[in-house]
Amino acid sequence: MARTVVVGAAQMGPIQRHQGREAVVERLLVLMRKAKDEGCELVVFPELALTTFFPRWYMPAQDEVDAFFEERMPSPATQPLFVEARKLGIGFHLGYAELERVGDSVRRFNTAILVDRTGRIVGKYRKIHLPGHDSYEPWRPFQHLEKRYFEPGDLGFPTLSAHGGTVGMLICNDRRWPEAFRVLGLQGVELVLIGYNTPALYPAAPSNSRLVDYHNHLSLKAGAYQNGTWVVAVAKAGKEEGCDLIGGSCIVSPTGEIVAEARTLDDELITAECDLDRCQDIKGHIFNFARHRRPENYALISAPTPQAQLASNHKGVAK
Ligand code: CDT
Repeated sequence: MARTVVVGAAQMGPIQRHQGREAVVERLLVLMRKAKDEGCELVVFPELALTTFFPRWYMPAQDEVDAFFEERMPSPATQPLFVEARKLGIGFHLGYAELERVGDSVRRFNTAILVDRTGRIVGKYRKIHLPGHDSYEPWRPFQHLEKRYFEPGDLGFPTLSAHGGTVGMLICNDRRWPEAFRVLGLQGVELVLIGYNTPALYPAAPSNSRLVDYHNHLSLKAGAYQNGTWVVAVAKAGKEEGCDLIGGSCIVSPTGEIVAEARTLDDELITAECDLDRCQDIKGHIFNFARHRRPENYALISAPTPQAQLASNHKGVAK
């Protein structure tokens, strides 16, 4: 029996700072219903999908930062997503800022969850590769303070059985790291769900700004092909509080080909029929890990970064 999953990538246009959760959830519901109408059994929303991309601002008061976080999931504001998913019988993936209280301590993560067709949370991933910097840098046209506002994820790169296959999640900057994709690949992942917020400008190396869209697709296509997996990558796009975010949401086949791609910088749904059995064309041959990997030569990959490189990184500005 074919293992085909119809997946929707629900790109979002910008969310301005004054827009509340309720208005954003309304937009997500519109996209979810559209996905259902187009035959999807899973709809994927972006990273930090409930608010504007707040790491672009330095906020000295923790209360101000915490207003962007969710202490409960679902909460009264997000509950309608869970109710509608159950009513429609559609799964969804959602990125949000997670605040967890453990005794007296508070932990904050950049998180994504997978919710099944009955409205139950079945998977959680906390972003591991946090880009940017941890203190105010006045030279920047906008800040990228993920290292200040989040701690690195503590759940590893889990996979789970869902939608007839093996599903994994990455968040934004993770997609640029072959190690992150490979750890999922080694667990037999067949469908990787990724949300992102990527500024169109790269102020630390401005000459690379013209390549931001290219590097997005390069990373996604390489991750898909080298691990024989479908990839669903979903942007929050457009001009958000004066800062341009790229679009380019896409669905990539296990051969590394983009089979659906967003054309706007607004709320836009794209869909694809993902035949999970096509993963075997890659996993069983060119990237047959059991036959062809040589892990005895890969020790450096999982060792701490060599001292020489750490020293040279410190000479430049932390990116
Ligand atoms: N959200 C996120 O991870 N964005 C980064 C921007 C990199 S520039 C600091 C990304 O990799 O797309």
